Amino acid sequence: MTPPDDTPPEKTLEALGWRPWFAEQVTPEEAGLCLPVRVMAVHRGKIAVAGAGFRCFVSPYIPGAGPMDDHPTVGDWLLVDRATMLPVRVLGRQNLFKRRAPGDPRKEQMIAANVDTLFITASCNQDFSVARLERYLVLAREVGVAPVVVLTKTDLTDTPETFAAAARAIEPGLRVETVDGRNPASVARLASWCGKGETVALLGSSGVGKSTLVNTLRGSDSIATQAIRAADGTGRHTTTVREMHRLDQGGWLLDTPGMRELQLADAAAGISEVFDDFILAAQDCRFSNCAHGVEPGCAVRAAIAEGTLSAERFERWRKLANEERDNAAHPAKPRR
Ligand SMILES: Nc1nc2c(ncn2[C@@H]2O[C@H](COP(=O)(O)OP(=O)(O)OP(=O)(O)O)[C@@H](O)[C@H]2O)c(=O)[nH]1
Ligand SMILES: [Mg+2]
Ligand SMILES: [Zn+2]
Repeated sequence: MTPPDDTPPEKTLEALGWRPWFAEQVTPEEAGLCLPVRVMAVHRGKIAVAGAGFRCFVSPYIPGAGPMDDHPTVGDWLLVDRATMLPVRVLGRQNLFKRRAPGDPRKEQMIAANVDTLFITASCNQDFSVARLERYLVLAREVGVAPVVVLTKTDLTDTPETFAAAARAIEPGLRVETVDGRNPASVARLASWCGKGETVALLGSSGVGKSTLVNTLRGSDSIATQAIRAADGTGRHTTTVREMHRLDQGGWLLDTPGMRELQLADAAAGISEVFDDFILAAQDCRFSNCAHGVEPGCAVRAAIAEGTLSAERFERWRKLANEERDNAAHPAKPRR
């Protein structure tokens, strides 16, 4: 098999993002028998891993492991047997991004693990959607990873500030950066999140320019990118593998395939955080189980009528909350 990457391997685990949190989980016996490796990419039937001083492919299947969550995903730390190089177990994660599998909402799909920062990527064109950004933000809040909204393609619009303002309005203090993803000077400020051993995941729709950002930040064009469809501004699903890419300054960018839809799994806490203004207002509704429809004494409706809460945001909150309620009633089964 060809090596996963032709750049020299990292010399230390710290350079790969190893932290005391992971080290503390390794028993003295495991330390003798096993090597820790980080999952760099997930391919069909094999995963690319990197350890101190080497890279190789190993099997993604762990003999005897239970449900999906016990199996490795990109960003994971994995113990492999020194003698056989077979995976032994996934170390406990600092965080795990999951969603409902597209086309099969009863199944969950792991997206990435052990992420320090999430770049929620969208472009300043007709494909821009506040509702979609909110979904990704709910996911970031649920998982507990710091989000940065990265709006690309500023060079293609006369009004990048309009897009940025719409994104900033989603949550007070939300970090929003506007960039021309193909221009190194423009993306340079994103590098501040990508220090040594830091992991930044890029999520967003196909064609928004995730791989372009990775290429520009790395000063390379090694990752394939592809023009979007002129008719509707959507992408062509160019990236098919979830993969970590190293920056010269020592950080890791986790590029992912564009998502058609982000169906959230277990997102109640994330929704409450992103829509905390509605949660707060609802505390003054007369009935504790108020659905904010036609009930008398609804404080949410009153706030919308007064103009203190936005009617559009209310609809988006309701949609996510209803989805979450349906999901909770039909829990997704961890895939075996
Ligand atoms: N003008 C302009 N074009 C950009 C910018 N960012 C990306 N593009 C172009 O947009 C197209 C799609 O970019 P990709 O990087 O392939 O998008 P992606 O998000 O990785 O897409 P998937 O891999 O399908 O998820 C390419 O033709 C890029 O050159 C930008 O900031 N400005
Ligand atoms: Mg891509
Ligand atoms: Zn109400």
